[in-house]
Amino acid sequence: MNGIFTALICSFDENGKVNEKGLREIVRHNIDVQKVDGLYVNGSSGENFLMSADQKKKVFEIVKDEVKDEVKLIAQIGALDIDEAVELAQFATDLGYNALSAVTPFYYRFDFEEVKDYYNTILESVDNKMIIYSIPALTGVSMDLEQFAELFENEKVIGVKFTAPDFFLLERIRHAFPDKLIYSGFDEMLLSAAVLNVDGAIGSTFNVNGQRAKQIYTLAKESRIDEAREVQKVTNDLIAEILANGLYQTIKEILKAQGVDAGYCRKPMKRLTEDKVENAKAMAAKYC
Ligand code: HMN
Repeated sequence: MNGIFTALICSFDENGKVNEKGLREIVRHNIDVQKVDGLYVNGSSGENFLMSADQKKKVFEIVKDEVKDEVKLIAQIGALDIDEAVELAQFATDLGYNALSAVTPFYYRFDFEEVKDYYNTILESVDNKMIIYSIPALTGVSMDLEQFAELFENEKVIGVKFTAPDFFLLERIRHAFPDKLIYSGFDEMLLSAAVLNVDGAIGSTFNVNGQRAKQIYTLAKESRIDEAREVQKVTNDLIAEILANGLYQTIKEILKAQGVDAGYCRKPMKRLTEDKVENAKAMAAKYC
């Protein structure tokens, strides 16, 4: 389960329906061109929180059918409706997903006891492993070292996707839990996380920049830091342009420029203006 995992984006048609052909093409592009080690399915980048449970299941099915056992698969099943989270956890486990991940429950400002109960409830219902998805900037849920330690007490919790710019906490978790899997969640900070000896990374920009991410990760593991910094620099040039242009929409347009039917985002995410579509095409020509 180590290495570079793409936070898979999903292709939707103009009406917001899952575009199966396009989704299969995105999967193939990630495996055949970006050569990533695995896929993180139905995360933020997959527009998970904008989809119905049926749509999420459809995505899990299509991706597994396309991937078979070519790369590792992590299913993000977190949902505010805990019954839905349990149902999706069972569904993805039955399909053969290698591990589950669930975002910390958000919106109602749950206390830590409630967060812990959320994970334990899901894990009691399913025979699979869990990677905590921590992304405080979007959920408002920040956990400290002791709280991570409490979650890790459940042996089925095998790691964390750490999407925060807190390298002090990241180092403390790494040091305290050498046997848990830590995935870096911010692609623009991959080198800094790799130097701290994370086990891998999960990111949206790997859909279009997976090869460079793998280089950064591998070079850092080999202590070739100057070379890794060069690749991170080019990566961050691209990420800065993507973020300024509209994250998920731009990733889709870059893929389209390479012949991948990446479709549109679901509402309320807006469409790119013509100017921004042209920017994305220029990024594809320059970086991909
Ligand atoms: C997911 O759940 O889809 C991703 O794992 C989330 C991932 O951490 C991305 N975060 C967000 O999109 C909020 C990053 O890859 C991020 O897009 C990238 O570092 C650019 O800031």
